[in-house]
Amino acid sequence: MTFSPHRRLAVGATLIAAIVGGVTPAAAHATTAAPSAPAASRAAAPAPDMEGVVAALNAAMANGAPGAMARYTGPEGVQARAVGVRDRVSGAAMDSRARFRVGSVSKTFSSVVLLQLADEGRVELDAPVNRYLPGLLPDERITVRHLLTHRSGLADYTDKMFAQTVPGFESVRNRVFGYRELVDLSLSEPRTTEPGAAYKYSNANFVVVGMLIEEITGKPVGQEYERRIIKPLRLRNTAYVHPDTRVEGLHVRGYLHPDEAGAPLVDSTEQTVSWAQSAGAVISNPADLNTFMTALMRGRLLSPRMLDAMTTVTPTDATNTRFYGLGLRRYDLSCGTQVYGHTGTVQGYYTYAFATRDGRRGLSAMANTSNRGAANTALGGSLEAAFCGKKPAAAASSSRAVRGVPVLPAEADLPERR
Ligand code: REX
Repeated sequence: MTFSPHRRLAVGATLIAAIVGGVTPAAAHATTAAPSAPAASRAAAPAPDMEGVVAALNAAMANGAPGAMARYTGPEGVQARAVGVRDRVSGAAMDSRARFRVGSVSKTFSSVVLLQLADEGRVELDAPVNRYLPGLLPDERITVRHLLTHRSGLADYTDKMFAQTVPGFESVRNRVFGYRELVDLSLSEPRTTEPGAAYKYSNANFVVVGMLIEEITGKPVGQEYERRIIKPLRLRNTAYVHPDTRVEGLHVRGYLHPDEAGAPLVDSTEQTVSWAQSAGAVISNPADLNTFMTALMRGRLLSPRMLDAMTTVTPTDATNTRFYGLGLRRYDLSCGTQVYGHTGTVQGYYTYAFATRDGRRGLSAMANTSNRGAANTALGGSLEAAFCGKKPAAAASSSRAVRGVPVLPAEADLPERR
C-alpha cells in the first residue's frame, strides 16, 4: 500500500506508544484529526462498564461457552477481562492475549485489501466482476461492490455444507478447496436475488473477493494481508496460514456444540478453514483486532474517499440498528453510539471486533464455542457495556435485557441467515 509520509509518521507514533504503554495513547490521537466524528459524541463518550462486559462474558459461559474474553481500548487506557478456560483438557484459564480464529472478521481484512487496490486505481468498485475474472460469474451485472455489500445474489454454499453441524464440519476439517470449487458450490444453487436487489449475507462473495485480490496482485491473499495490514500495523498475533490447520503460539481451543442436545463438545481448533479462506480464515487476538479496527477508522489504511465508501451502509434487518457497508458492519447502540466492525463465527469461536467511527474506542470479544446462538447473543452484550457505559440502576430490569438494554439476537440467528 502507499502510505503518505504523514500517515506513516502517525502510524509510527501510535505504534511506539502502543508498545510502551499497551494503549493507543491520547498523545498520538492528538496528532491526527479524528475523521468525521461529531464533537459532541466525542465529549460525551462514557467510560466502559467493565462489570457489564464481564456480565456479558459470564452470560456467554452460562449459555455453553467454556470461556470468553474481551479487551477494550480507549482514551482511558486498555482493560481486558477473561473468564473460564481456553483449554478444557488442561484447564488453562482463558487469556486475553491468546490467539483464536476470527471467522468473518477476515472479511474486513479482505475488504481493506481490495479497497486499497481501488485506491490505487487497479480495480473499480462498480465494474463487473467478470471484467477481472472473465467468465467466472454467470451474470455480467454482478459488480465488485455487490460482492462487498452482500448484494450479488450468490448463494451461501456453507448453509448446505453445515446443515448437519458436526458431520459437515468433519467433512471439511482437513479439506483444501480451490477458490473455484467454492464458487462452483455456490453456483450449483439458485441465486438468491437479482444483482444489487437485496442484502443477503454469503461467504461466496468474499471468496470471489479473494480471487479478485489474487488476480489483480498476482499474489496469494495471505501475502497481501501481510504487506498491507499486518506488517504496517505490526499485528504480531495475526496470521493467515491457510491451509495449515494449526493455531500457533498461545491460543484458545475452540469447542463446537453438536446439534444433538447433551452430546459432548467437539474440539474444533485444528482445521484448514479452507471452506472460508478470504471469507473467514484469519487468526488474531483481541489487542490486534482492536489495533486493526481503530486504525481503520482513523484513516490509517484507506483514503478518506474509500473509508467513506466502506462506512456507507444499508440495513441488514428490520431492527434499524444493524447495517452493512463494504465488508464492514455498523451497529447502532442504545446510547446512540455507532460502532463499526465485524462479527465472526467459525467452528468453536464467536468473535466481535468493533470500534467507534473516530477510532478512539475499540472492543474485541470472543467466546470459544459456536453453534450456540444464545452464547453469541450474550457475548454481543459486551458492546453495549463497553461503548455505552454504566446504565442507571433503575433501567436494569427484565430478563430479556442485559443492564436494561434489550438483547437483540446475534447476526447468525437473524432471519437473514435462514
Ligand atoms: C459457518 C457455520 C458459519 C458455523 C459462517 N461463518 O458462515 C462465517 C462468519 C465465516 O463468520 N459469518 C458470521 C457452524 C455470520 C458472521 O459474520 O458473524 N454452524 C458453527 C453450523 C450450523 O454448523 N449448522 O456454528 O460453528
